[in-house]
Amino acid sequence: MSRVTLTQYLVEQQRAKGLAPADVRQLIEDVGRACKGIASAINKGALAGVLGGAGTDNVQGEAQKKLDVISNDMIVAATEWGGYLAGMASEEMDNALPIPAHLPKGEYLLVYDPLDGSSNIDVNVSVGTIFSVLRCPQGVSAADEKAYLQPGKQQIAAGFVVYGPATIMVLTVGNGATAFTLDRDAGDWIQTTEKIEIPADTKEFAINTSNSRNWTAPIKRYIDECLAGTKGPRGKDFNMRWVASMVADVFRIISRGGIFMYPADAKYAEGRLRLLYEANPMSFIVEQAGGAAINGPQRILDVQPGKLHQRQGVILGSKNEVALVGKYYAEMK
Ligand code: AFP
Repeated sequence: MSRVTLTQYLVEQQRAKGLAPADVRQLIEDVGRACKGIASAINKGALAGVLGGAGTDNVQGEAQKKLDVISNDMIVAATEWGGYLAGMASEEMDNALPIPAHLPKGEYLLVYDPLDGSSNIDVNVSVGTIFSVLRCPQGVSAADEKAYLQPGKQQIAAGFVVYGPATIMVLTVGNGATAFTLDRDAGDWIQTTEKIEIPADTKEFAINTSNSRNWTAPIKRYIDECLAGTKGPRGKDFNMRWVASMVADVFRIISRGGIFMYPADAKYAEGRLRLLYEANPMSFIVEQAGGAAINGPQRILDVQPGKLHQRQGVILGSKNEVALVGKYYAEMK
């Protein structure tokens, strides 16, 4: 197997397509370096004393795990010096973080969830890091959250790392989606899937069914029809998976098809997941892999954010299934 590294891939994207200019390449490599450190901390678990609560809450009022804070600090330390960022924003930081005055600045913004699925960390279930790269608008300070409030279609790059049995980075710089597996011995990200293509159809859905009493009519109709199986209108039986780590559910879906649903409902009127550093990067990747991503009525990448930690309903994956859910939203307004 040829060993195409993350660096080689990014250089080739720049040469062939003018994508991933040097600053973006260095940013992604530095995020990749931080994620190697996060993977190492996660793999040590209790042996490194990194499990359990940090004793603090994030801006969402969610109790932070020690690894939420450690992972966040590792990404800040790995990228703030690079000279390519104007600033960054994270699920674990209340406000946007401009690059300090004593460090060189650049034109990009990094928006990320340092440890997605952290409620799973203490029970040894896969978790991950999700990141998104935007250009900082001219004349807008990166200390001002307005700089980050850009529709997801303006992303320059997006990726996630799933810390599972293998540590895998999925990445797009706008020319399809690709995947790299961490070679722990050499310390390199090695390309293991050149072009990710999500099957257009599926027999597998991912949703937290404990919320079913809160669902809206289009979601209820879609899931009921899946549950009716061969005897129902779909004419086929469906399987269900719910890891409760978006990175793990999405990686399965981009690998073998499926539909991931965390819709806005009676309990989460805006949706549970965050737009800027969960829904947008995942939607960019899924679309680049031939899938689709909507909030119900609207394509997620078209949504104009109103606040940094805005939540959003998410329905993404196999394009024919997502289209069917979108049809139900349109019919059942
Ligand atoms: P945590 O990071 O708080 O564990 O939340 C993970 C997540 O944001 C996303 O990764 C999961 O898909 C979703 O929440 C799980 O939500 P439920 O716990 O309500 O199923």
